[in-house]
Amino acid sequence: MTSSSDAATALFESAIKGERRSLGKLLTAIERGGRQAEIIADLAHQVSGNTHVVGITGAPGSGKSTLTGRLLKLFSEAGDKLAVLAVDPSSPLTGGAILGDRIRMDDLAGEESFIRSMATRGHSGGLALAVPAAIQLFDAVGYEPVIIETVGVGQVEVDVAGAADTTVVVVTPGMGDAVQANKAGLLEVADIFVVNKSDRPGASDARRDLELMLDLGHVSGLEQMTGYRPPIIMANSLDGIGADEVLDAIKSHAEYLRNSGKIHIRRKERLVMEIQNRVELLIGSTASDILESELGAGYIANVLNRKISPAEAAKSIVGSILTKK
Ligand SMILES: Nc1nc2c(ncn2[C@@H]2O[C@H](COP(=O)(O)OP(=O)(O)OP(=O)(O)O)[C@@H](O)[C@H]2O)c(=O)[nH]1
Ligand SMILES: [Mg+2]
Repeated sequence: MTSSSDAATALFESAIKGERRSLGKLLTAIERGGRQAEIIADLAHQVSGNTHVVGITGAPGSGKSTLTGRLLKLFSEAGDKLAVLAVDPSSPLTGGAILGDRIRMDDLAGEESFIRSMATRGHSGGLALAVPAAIQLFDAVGYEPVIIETVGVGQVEVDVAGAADTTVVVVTPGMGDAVQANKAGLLEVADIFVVNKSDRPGASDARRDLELMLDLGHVSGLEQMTGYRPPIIMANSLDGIGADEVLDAIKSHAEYLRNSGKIHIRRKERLVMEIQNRVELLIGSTASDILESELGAGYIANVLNRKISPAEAAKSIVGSILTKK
């Protein structure tokens, strides 16, 4: 064993015993990426696969953190030892990464709960690897459930949300939010809808829009076969209204997944997605290395001279990766 894997193993064992600072250090290493992160992910994977993962997603400012805070309180009061991971896909300075309501979140959490925000700090693909690794780490250490808050605006974010066992999509009244959520692909990944800020005008319109879109989706949707229709819950998270219903819906969905055996499909899909992401990142970084090498310079020169096309160069590079020992 190398010393870095010794260090990771020691931290991991201490985190399993409940040492929160060790867990914090492991999460920092996961966030940083690289070899150390991989070692930790490997350790965590071996003893994970049990916790229920809840994704909370929606447009910036829709009230995800406020709702998460409410859920955190309800779960904690029920004696659950849960973890909350707030993921900021792009900017480490705004929104989820700083967790605007951090102080209040901490106040709401039971002593046993763990709250963490995670930013990618710009390294490409960081999120795709760090989030599943963090989930598996929380799982391995015994947190149940694990709540992931992420802004649902881009493909990566939708993927992260879709990687959860139960995905809660938060929309707000006005501005055609429900339609936007549909466009962003959030309708397909939603297991539960929350119309948050229902104290504002237009809340019932938002609900109706969602009902309509669900009706349309049902014509050809997979859910038609399974019989599960995502509930739409009206909430005012500032006042805590609706949070208990969201909690019940999460529990019902978890039960539905278990009873239908769909939980295994979701978890398999999550692992397949992680493998796929890791393969793409591995090939991508190897290709970058080749392009910066002498071999790559040769390909580039040939493309510049119109001897070969970019497509041919790409195929040759992939070929050299595949034959590399
Ligand atoms: N009126 C009203 N305001 C709310 C409600 N829920 C949250 N807010 C407010 O909306 C603002 C954004 O709430 P957040 O919980 O930070 O939203 P978010 O979706 O986590 O935001 P980002 O993480 O930055 O995308 C805050 O000022 C909240 O106090 C609600 O139900 N009604
Ligand atoms: Mg937030």
